[in-house]
Parts: sequence; structure tokens; C-alpha cells
Amino acid sequence: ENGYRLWLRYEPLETTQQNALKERIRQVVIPEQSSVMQSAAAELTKALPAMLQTPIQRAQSLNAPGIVVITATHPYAKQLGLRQDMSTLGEEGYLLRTVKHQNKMMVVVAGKNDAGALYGTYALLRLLQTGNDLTNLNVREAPSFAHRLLNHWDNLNGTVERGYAGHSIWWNVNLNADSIIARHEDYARANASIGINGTVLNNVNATPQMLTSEYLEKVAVIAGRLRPYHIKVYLSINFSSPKELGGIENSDPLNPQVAQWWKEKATEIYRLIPDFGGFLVKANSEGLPGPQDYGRTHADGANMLADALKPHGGLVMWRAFVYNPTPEDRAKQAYSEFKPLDGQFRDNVIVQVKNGPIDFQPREPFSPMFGAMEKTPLMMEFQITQEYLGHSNHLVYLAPMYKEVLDADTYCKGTGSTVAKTLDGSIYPHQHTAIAGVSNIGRDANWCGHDIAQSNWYAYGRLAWNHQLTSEQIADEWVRMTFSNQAEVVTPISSMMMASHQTCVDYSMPLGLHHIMGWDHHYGPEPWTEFPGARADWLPQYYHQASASGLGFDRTDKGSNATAQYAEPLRSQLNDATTCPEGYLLWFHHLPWDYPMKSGRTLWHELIERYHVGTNNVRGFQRTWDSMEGMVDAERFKAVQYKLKIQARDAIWWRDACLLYFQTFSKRPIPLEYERPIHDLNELKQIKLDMGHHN
Ligand code: BDP
Repeated sequence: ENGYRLWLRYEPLETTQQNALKERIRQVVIPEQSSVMQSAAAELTKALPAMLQTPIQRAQSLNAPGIVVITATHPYAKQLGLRQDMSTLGEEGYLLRTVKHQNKMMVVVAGKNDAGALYGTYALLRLLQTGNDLTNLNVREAPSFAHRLLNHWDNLNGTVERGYAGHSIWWNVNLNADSIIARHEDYARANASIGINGTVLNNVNATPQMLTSEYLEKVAVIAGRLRPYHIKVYLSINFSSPKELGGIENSDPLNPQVAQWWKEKATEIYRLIPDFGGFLVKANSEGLPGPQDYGRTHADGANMLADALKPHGGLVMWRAFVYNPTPEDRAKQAYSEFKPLDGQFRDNVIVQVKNGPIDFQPREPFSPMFGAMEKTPLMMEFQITQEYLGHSNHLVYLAPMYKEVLDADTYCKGTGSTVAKTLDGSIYPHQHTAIAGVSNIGRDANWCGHDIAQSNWYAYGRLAWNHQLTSEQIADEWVRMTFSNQAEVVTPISSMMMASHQTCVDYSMPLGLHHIMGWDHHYGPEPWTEFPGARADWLPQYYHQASASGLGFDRTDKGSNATAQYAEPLRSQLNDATTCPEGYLLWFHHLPWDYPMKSGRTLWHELIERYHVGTNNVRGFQRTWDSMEGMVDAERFKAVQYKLKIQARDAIWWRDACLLYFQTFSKRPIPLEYERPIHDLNELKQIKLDMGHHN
């Protein structure tokens, strides 16, 4: 058991559940023929006999009890009395019902279209895998966001930027090797099972080469493998492609030759891939080219690409991850840049915004762009790969972090204007809704490096489908399918997962600290780093502002005034240290070391407390996991046990490094009730990691 099967293991069910189901499922009827329907059929044919330990027949008519999978337009929908209910079902939605037909019980999966039927099929299999016996089914679901994407930061040479699970599954591989063909199909199954319907195949730091015909042909091959699972492919593009590939003098979006080049490129792409999704664009960001190179705006650039894709139905996902080494607080820059452009984008442009205003830190407040852009559809960009959260060495379940952001109240249209509602069409009724997650997938046998990191891929997909699910529910499902349905396994593993994000925040960047990690590789602590000639906004001091007077970045109206980018009453709440949530305290405030915290401790003492809570919790995770020996398979047991050792050591490394470093400013002791540091600061400063990747 090496983790390759993810949450689609289809282990034999418990005997009582099997026996009940064998009566209920005597046949499977899937009368429609599209390739997506065939994927649904293939999954059922693979899963049911394995779970029920008995062969299951495919049939055409409803003359025995069984599972029926149909779309809204099939005559069976009417015969089974579901047509009415289906007429109001959302795009790609489905119903799961147990229906009596001529005295036989039918378990019906009814999709709005064939994609809905596929998603419904996986939902049914999820119910079976998690112990349900399919009596009295009454489920009605439709996705929260229309476009649910993974973003792969994969380079054409096969490396993966910020990837910690081996090389790319797409690039620098033999596309015709059996193992790669199988990977692609299993990738598609896993994504379809959680409702992902789009994928960007290459790094946002894109090379023009991506759009050469040599590579587009490869994209067409991949698209062909994902299509039966209703997954569209998208590409990241380099804004200078017309100049670099087309030999045009420049790539100015207002140059008619440039616009023409993109039109022709779009036509070429759609000739090869008729259902191509569109472009993801990182422009004028971290040194990449963009419209501003020619004195044009982000809207000029995005619209020119949107016009090229429009006749084919394609979308432009234009990233708002922009910041420059100017005096303006980095946390304010995306809003400052984009807010004045609200209303200037074509209707097939979506602006893709990272969850927080800086950069995927362990905890960030939500980006103030959410709620503030009324006339422009925005989409969330989450990071699934754990760039700043211990790579694939640390156990960190990210659903609670995603939920914290999705459920945060922007107050843009009064109380209850959550971030999720600003994006899903309920507050601003835009034509397109979307969400993206930066993938943690590579060619490792277990896909994600850490067996438990699979839960982040899973949780992202589940929340993209339905942002109202709870983190607990998702963890529960995932553990049941990935490890076991036994309560003795489900409870400890899921409670450990639920505590893990706050734990990682505590041992690395508690109380709103951010961006104090290792230069370049972003692994481990380096609050002290200086780099001759480096941009100030790439260095930790810029963010923690530690001094004899205290700690934290003053973003109040006395400081950078980033709080003013939020709507009232949140603005005032964040602006005042006594009402600012402690999780964001040092994000928004620079406070004296003796500042009194809610606990009654001083800030310095509270910092020590948080770091120790973090390290102690990881030691607790080790004990919890060791109690799973014999309850989960030996191979994954050992693998996770080994990773937890690394995490425990790293947590202490973080704690000692940060406390000893901040102590050089606070000049206060570590109270005797806490463990003594086991490193000294100079020794820690000597650690130079070569993580084998750059940027
Ligand atoms: C940063 C990563 C960098 C990415 C960048 C981005 O360190 O590798 O290229 O985000 O999102 O967090 O464009």
C-alpha cells in the first residue's frame, strides 16, 4: 500500500454492509453513451465488485433493483419521476435518490448533464466507501463555483516550482509510456471524484516555448486523456510570446500585429483542442513581462487576450499577484493597482487573487480585493502545495485555513458578505465563477510526497465544489476512504489533522508573524536573513520589524494604513490592537514586548507560549500516530511516522531560532516553566540549506 490509490481504494466493505447492498444492487444501468458516461460506468464496474466482492451485471432495462445513472434528458428521468426536480438543478449538479419503480428499489444517480452524472457517481461511491448503505437517499448538489481548477507550476524541463513530490507528470515524460498513460487516467479519476473540471498544465512563470506547435501537440494528447473525465486544459502564457516566438517587434497589447498574433495562436490552439479552457497569466509580476512594459494597464493586456479567446469560448485568468520594491507596503499593492481598473475588463476575464495580500503565508488575513471589486469577477487562488508550511515533510491539513478565508466576513454589502459569497455569484452576479488551487502533485508513488498531504488536494476539491462543507466533514470522509472506517482510526487521525494548521502556525509564525522563513527555498526559520543587494520586500526584517521597541508590522492608520483597504466595521476592528483577532495581531500592529495580551501574558511571554504549544502539539501527533500501528497498513504507517520525526525536529528548530533571535531585541528571559532552547543562535544561523530548487 504505497498511497498511489489515493482515496479511491475501494476496499471490501464490512460484511453486514456488503450483504445489505448485494440485495439492493443487482445490476447497473447506464444507458447513455458519451465518453463521460463511459467513465462513470468504468468507475462503477471497477469499484462495486471490489467493494461488494461479487460480480455486478451491466443491464439496459429497469427490471431488477440496482443503480441507474442517467442525465436529465433521458426518458428514464421521466419514468422515475425525477424530471421536475431536475429542471431546477444547477449546471453540473446531480440528484441521488432511492426510488421505487414497479415495486423495485432503484438507486438513481441523475445528472443535470453527463458531468453531473459522473460527479453523482463518485458521490455515490463516496457514500459506500464511508459506510452508507444507500437506503432513503436524498441528495441534491450543484457546485459553488463553475470553474474549479488545479494550477500546476510545472516547467517544461520536468521540474515543478515549489513541488515537493517528484517531477512533473506532464513534462519531460514519455507521453506514450504505459505508466504515464495510467498516471494521467488516475489523475483524471481522482480529480473528477472531487469535482475538479479544469487544470493549468504549466508554471505561471511561463516560457514562450509553451505555445510552440511542438508543445501544443503534447497538450492535445493530454487534453484527450482528461476529456472523458470532464476536465478542460488551460495554459499559462508568457506575455512576450509574440515577440519571442512571432518575431514581432514588441508584445505591446495595443499593437495590432500583436493582437493578430494572439488571434492566430488561439485559432491554432482550438483547432487542436476544441474545448481548450483558456489562459492563466502572470504579468508584470516578479520580473515577468507584461503590458506595463509598454505603458499599458493590466486591463489592456487582459482584454487583448480575452478578445483572442472570445470567439472560441475561452477565458483569461489574470493574476493580481503584483508588487514592486516601492515605498508602498507590499500588502497594499495589488488592491492599489487593480481597484482603479474595476469595470474595465472584458466579460471573459477573471482576476485571480491569492487568498491573502502577501503570499501564501501560514496565516494571512483575506486579500482586501475580495468584496472590493464590484464589477470584475474575481477568483480565489489557494496554495495546496505547502511552500511555506513545511513542504511535504510537515503534516498540515489545510481545510481549516481555506475555510477561515472563505468564511471571513468582508462586510462589503453588510454583515454576512463572506469572501465565498463575493466569489460564488451570490453577491455579485457575474457570468463566470471560479477557484484555483496550486497543485501538490508530482510523480512520487503517493502523488503528494506526504501521505496526509493527499488530504489537501482532496479538501481543496471538495470546497471548490461546496464551500459550505466543514473541515471536520471533509477530514472524516478522507480518512475513512484513505485509511479505514473504524472509529479508532477515524477519530484520532482526523482530530490530529484538525489541529495541524494552527499547530504549524504556532511553531513557525504565530500571532500574525509572516515571511520570516528561509530565503529562496522557504523552508525553516530565517528571521535574521540579510542578503546584500536584495529587495527589501524579500527580506524578513521588512515583515517582522523587530526592534527594542517591539515586534510586528504597523499597518494601522498610524502606519502603512493597509487596514483602510477593508470595509467597515472590519477596518476599525483590525485597526485597533484590542479588537484585532490575535491570529492577525502582528500582521497589523507593531506592539511593545510588554504589550498585555488577552491571556494576561505579555506579548513576549505569549510568543514563547505559542511556540511551545506548537512544538508540544507535534510531539502529541507523534504519539497519536504511533497508536495507529497495526490499525493502518505498515508501509504508510512507517512513512508518516518518519515524516513526523522531521516535523518535530523542525518545529523545535523554528521555535529556538525565532525565540533566540527575537530575544536579541526583547532582552527578556524565557520563563523557567518552558523548555530550554537546545540550539544556539549562531549555530542556527550557520544552517544553509540546499533544497535543490531556486527562486
Ligand atoms: C511565490 C513563489 C514563487 C511563485 C510566486 C507566484 O515563491 O515560486 O512564482 O509565488 O505565485 O510564493 O507567482
